[in-house]
Amino acid sequence: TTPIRLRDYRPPAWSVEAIELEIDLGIDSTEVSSRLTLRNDPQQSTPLRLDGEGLELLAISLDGRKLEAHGYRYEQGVLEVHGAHDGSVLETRVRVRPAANTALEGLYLSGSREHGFLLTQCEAEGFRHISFFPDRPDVLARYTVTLRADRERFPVLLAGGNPAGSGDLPDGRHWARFIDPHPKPCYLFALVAGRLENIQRDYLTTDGRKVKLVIWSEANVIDCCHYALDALERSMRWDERSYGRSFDLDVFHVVATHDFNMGAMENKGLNIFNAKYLLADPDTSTDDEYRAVEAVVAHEYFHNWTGNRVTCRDWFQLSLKEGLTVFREQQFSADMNSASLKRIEDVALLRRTQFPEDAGPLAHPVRPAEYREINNFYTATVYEKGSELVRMVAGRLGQEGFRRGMDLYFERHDGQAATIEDFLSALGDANHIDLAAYLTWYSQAGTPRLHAKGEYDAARHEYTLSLSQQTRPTPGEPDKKPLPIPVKLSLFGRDGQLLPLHTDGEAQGDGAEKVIVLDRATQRFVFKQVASSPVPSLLRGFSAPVVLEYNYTPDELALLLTHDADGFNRWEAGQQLAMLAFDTLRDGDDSVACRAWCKALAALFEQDAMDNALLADLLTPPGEIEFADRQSEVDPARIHAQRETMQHRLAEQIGIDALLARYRALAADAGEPRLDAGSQARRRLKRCVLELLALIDAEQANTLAARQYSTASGMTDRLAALSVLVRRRAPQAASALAHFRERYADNPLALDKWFTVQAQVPDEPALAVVRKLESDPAFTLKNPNRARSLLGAFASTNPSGFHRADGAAYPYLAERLVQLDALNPQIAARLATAFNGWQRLEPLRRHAAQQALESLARHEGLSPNLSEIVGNVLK
Ligand code: DPP
Ligand code: ZN
Repeated sequence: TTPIRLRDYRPPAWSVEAIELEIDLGIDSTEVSSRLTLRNDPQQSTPLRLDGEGLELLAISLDGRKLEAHGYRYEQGVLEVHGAHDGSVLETRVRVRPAANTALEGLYLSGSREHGFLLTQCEAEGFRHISFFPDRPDVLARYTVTLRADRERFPVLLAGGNPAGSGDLPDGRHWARFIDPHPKPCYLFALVAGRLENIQRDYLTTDGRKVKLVIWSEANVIDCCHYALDALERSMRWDERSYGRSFDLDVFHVVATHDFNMGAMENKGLNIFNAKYLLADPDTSTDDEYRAVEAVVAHEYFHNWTGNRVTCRDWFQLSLKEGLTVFREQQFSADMNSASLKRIEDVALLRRTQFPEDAGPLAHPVRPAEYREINNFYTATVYEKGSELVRMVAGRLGQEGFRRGMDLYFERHDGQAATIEDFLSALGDANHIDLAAYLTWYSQAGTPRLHAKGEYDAARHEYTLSLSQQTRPTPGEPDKKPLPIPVKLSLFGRDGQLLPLHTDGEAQGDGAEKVIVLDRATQRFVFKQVASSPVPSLLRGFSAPVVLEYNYTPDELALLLTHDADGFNRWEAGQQLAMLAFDTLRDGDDSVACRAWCKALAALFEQDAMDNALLADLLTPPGEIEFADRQSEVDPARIHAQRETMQHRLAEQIGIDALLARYRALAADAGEPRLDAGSQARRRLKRCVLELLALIDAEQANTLAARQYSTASGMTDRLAALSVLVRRRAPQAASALAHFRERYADNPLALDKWFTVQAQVPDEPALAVVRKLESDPAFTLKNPNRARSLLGAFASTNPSGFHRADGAAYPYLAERLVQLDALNPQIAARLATAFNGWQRLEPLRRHAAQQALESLARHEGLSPNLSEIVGNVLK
């Protein structure tokens, strides 16, 4: 296939003003009748071409006349119709086969034939699997949807928009109609049909609209939907308060399914969620999962304005809605919970997922210039780095300026399909600032390195900070341009006091924290009246998505870790110090940096005023994936061992007695699992303390973990205990695993965790464990969550297990990818990204990975999804 390129974009020659769909639903066979009112751009004389994949065409007519065979042609996913003109009406009837749809794209069956329900997933290009249409986001149409089905088997019929009638039909069938007053692209179309229960609540918008909020799920889990309903209401209030945006339909439906490729989907008025991000109850969900439910509910709801009311002109602009909506979701979560903990979580995620993507063969700009399969571009770069770009611009404009800009963006582009340029122009115009320089961030891949060097002139009391930037080449982009990099900074005296900042030039902010912007390759900034040689705190709040290179001494980082008042900056200093410790650790010996790291943390451990959750984050060194970036020839087993050595030293420094005492104090508080921030923080720290204890007193830790497992009142404590037992290969692990397997036999979300915790066991044994788990009757490649819980967890989150020295896991994964690809190409392609970074492995592993990839690439009949990833990763 040839790639699709951004520069080839043309407005549609044919668009659709209105679409009327009549859908006769059945599990094996569904008939879709569509009536399109067409518009033709008089400037373009191309014939009418509509997308359609795998549709069995039953009838076709144009302007009321049945088309003869010579009047149209349907091949290779395109229906070409002759004789259409502006205002023409095209009617088609097609058959699709939901139960046979294992790709979960278009219309498909969730669950069993007897009890399951029908639903759709259209983003990015699923609608063409349902009906003929110009399947591109810049064709916005008004939808009228009529669903018909057997009343007994499909009592609930839902589509996006406002309800517009329902009733009985002969033969036990019934119908329901929905009209969406807001024109939308077809990727936001959705329907759901089946036996579902609901919970609901009335909501009054600030502009006076009565909205019914309804969450739907299968009967056995409807009690787990209350938390999501509360989160939805909080999200709606927040968007009204923070952005002045309220909901615009009479009813808002949300549906949970266990069979879903994505996390969730923002279909207009009918959001569909992977159950993992909607269901929440203490017995099944961890604290992290509660927060994820709240965040994803908010994310999908926020899309109603950033994505739906203003949509994307083409899929290259995906980050226009995703980066912006992730940013809004992060703001919301920061407001609902702790802002500094949220920032730590987001930056850690960025470093774990996006930085490696940007550093390897799959690197692509936030706005890619080309793609073959758009589903492969729902990436950490488009989402997480995209959010960081919005954050930089928002920081540049300030809170009020950003709101002014967003207001103008909505005013200008409501009801339109927009571009990144439109977004930056609106934000800039509202503030009389030219933001065009930020476009380079969108078009250039790779993580910039920010090199900083400070010089203190004691005679003049001046501190000069020299900054320079460099972005390494990425595939197809040998030369990089300088980017605007906002650097938020403070200076600390050697006594740990913040110093006031005095600059000559322009800098935002006042007092002891300012933002300077490096927008050239190199630049110098001078600070005056600096009383003594300072320690700079740079890139505060992670003010730009870059890698900072500054030659800190261990003592300087320990000073920042100890004295900064801001939780995020303190954590960041600790992470940098841990990196230094890692770099200087040699063969199990510790180093000056490692001792400084341990000492500073041990001192914080003793401070009563420390927040439990922040302390847990401080005690957690960067992950193995982040450390891999420090080695030129990556040896994941050594990284694992070295990281553990650091944790071992830390545990020794704190000491068994202190760890035990703290564990007991935190555990004393058991009882009903409560969700308040304080209780969550205690559980988080308790897990961390138990993990440290396990490194220096395995027997005692295992006993405590086994007790915690059996007495835990909620999933957070239970899973933490199970994880310690499994990872440490404790004698008690087997019986706890057996108990968990039995207890949650009928709970897919809990069972996923059971697979994952075992797939994450470090080092050599992991592969055998994974292979054995494949024969568990609950394992199947057909369910995306289950495939991810075992294969995804193993390949993408267990570096020492997946990259075992003999390379045996590579052909194993390749074999599974082929099997998975035949069922569900999107999931196969996603799991294949685990091979990213193979070129930087040490030689033995590198050769093994290359062989596995090359033989996978030679395999006949791979999907476009998987071949694009394999092809790119091999480049
Ligand atoms: N459902 C995915 C998301 O919300 C794609 N739009 O990010
Ligand atoms: Zn999204």
